[in-house]
Amino acid sequence: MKHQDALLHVRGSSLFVDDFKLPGDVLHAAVLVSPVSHGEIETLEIDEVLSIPGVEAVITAKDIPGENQIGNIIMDELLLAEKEVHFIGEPIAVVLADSPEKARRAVKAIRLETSELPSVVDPREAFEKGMLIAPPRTFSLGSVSAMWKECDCIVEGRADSGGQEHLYLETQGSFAIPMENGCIRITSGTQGPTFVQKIAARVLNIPMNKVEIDIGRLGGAFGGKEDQATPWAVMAALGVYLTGRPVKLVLNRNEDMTWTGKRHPYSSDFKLGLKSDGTMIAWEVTYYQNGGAASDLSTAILERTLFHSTNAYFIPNVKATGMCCRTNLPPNTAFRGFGAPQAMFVIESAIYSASEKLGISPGEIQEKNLLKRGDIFPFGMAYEGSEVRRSWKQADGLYRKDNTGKKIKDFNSSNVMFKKGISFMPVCFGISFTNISLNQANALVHVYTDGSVGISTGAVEMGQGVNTKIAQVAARTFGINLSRIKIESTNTTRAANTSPTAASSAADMNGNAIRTACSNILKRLLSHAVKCLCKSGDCKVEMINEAVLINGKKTDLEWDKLVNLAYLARISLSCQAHYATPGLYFDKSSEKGRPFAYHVAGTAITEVTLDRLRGIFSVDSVKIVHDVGESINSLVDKGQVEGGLLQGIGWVTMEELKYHTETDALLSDSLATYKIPDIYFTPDKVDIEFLECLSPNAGVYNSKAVGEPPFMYGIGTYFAILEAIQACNQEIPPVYSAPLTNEKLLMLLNKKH
Ligand code: LUZ
Ligand code: MOS
Repeated sequence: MKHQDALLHVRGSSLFVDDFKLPGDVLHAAVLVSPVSHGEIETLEIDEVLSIPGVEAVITAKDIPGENQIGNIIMDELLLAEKEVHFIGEPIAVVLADSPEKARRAVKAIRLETSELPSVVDPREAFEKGMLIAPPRTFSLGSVSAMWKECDCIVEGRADSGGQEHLYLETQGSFAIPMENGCIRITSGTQGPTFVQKIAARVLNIPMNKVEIDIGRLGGAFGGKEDQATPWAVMAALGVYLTGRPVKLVLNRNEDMTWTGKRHPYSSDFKLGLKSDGTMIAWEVTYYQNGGAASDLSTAILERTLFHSTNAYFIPNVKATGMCCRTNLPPNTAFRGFGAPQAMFVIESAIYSASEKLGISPGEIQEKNLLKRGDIFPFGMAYEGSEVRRSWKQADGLYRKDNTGKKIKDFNSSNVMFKKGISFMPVCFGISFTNISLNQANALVHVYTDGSVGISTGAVEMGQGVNTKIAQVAARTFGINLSRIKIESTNTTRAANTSPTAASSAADMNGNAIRTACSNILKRLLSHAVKCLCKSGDCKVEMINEAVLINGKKTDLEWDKLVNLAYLARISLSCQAHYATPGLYFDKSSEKGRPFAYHVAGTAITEVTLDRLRGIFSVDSVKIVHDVGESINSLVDKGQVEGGLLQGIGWVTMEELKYHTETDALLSDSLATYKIPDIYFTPDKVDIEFLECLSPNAGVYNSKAVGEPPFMYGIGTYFAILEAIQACNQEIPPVYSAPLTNEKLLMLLNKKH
């Protein structure tokens, strides 16, 4: 079963926000943003611009009829700046004109003068100045302070990881259309339709039922459109409200890269205590998260960091503290992994550091401490699976079978210019929104009288294949062909009060809601079939391959015929259903609970070859054993594992955000200066094995969430490179500062040590 959009995509006929034909009177919006990272607006003169031919309106904060506030968790972000500006790219005014070019030219003609205030872009500096977005939080287990004296080995250090540009193929964008009686219909490239609806209603001061959000698909998102699609959609709606005409706003690549938030850079201090055999007994870590200028989702992301401070390991004494620091960068936001990759990079750095000191390989320390069923996480939940250890064992089997260790030793002893390194990267990722109330979804199913089916859920298709999976769930539940199923656009009038498509859980939750809705309709259909066909009154009835079976025997009654009979008998052929993930709770005062429905685990083995003269490397192979439960669609799942891996390798090796040291302007603001993995960089060999599923009742039909966990396999590449560096020269001290770019590598290899 292929991704349902595959043919549309390769033919170029799939529709994205910028592709829709709009009415002739549409206005195009362009945005004036702050040119300084911290300052005040001294002059803002728009009158001259209004007289430029083709310019229809210039919107500033004064024109907002409702609240000028787009904050979600914490109310600290204005749609349009009023006086103070806090980052380069903070929106100040919106120009509406009859073409995008005219709108952008008019933006340049606005007279804007800003004063400059001191700026902070480093999270540790922000922390020292008391610039916190929220109070610090600490998760703890046992007592670290009592344990240090029990340790045979203690390593302390600092680990830094950089931000990451989402680089979705489709930039942020939206258009809004006026409907009758003050209603507005918004098409938005968002992961969170309900959030856009809520904020648009708040800003326009109209009820939510007057705002309809519709989404066909997104050209990628990766978290970057969970919160940050909202302002552009709300600006378009504001334009409609003020002019009565359709308004479209699509960012170009440079605007998108410069103005929108990214993965949070982190700087962290760690202290790890071990016994001489490598058993980890105490773990203390403090994360300084670079939140940017507004809270956005930073507090939730920091929470997920704390939930993953020990990755796939059991450590009996833990103290993990997180600081959510406010800086003068664009507000950083959700990005695949949502704070967990940052946490895992730190614990893996600590393990690497300990391995050096103890003279034990990192793999040995990792394996010794892997989670077992029943082990308690620092947040009070027990690890309920067996996949952490089983995936390690299966991956280790591959490693031994291929005689990898010996091959690498032989290669390194016979090569001077090239050295190989290898790493193991176990991953254990919690599935569910950490905000418990978001763990719900709903679905609406219509069966039409010809037997075709229309399905609406809150899930947003962004290339990840959620619509394909949901269609498969519906077809399987009904017992009919997939070709009968159509997934409708995601629309707030058909699926209301939805959670964003995020946290890897859209297929799980929306799939479960669809399963309930379909099985409710099927029950009505089958009981009608019993009425029609069953004389004895004691009949077992099922729908298999589009045919009704009575007591296991195929009848002449087929799906479409039965549907039509049911319609004539005035039986409802529609159903709405709701799903709430069971068994979740969390108490923020004790920081204990059971926040996750289950964990997804797996292990990656990465082999790299380093060119010590040039400071470049290639990833020879990545072998992954990954837990997808009982996969609904193994091609889609494999695609997610491959894509996540590549994105993760990019994060730790090549994607580097550079800012001007004086102005704080983003220098890596185009694809000429910001490099992501391409097909040439892709590992020569990526082997993915799915782990046998032994823990049923995870997600829908025993499948498991797959979107985010594989991202963190990419971290393994970092440590494989460190191993290759060691093979070049044991004197070079390991660095824990991602990304490990070619430039950094070259300096490291050539420095006198
Ligand atoms: N988004 C969110 C997420 O709002 N809450 C989460 O816990 C989460 N986790 C992963 C990715 N996005
Ligand atoms: Mo996300 S990082 O929007 O699942």
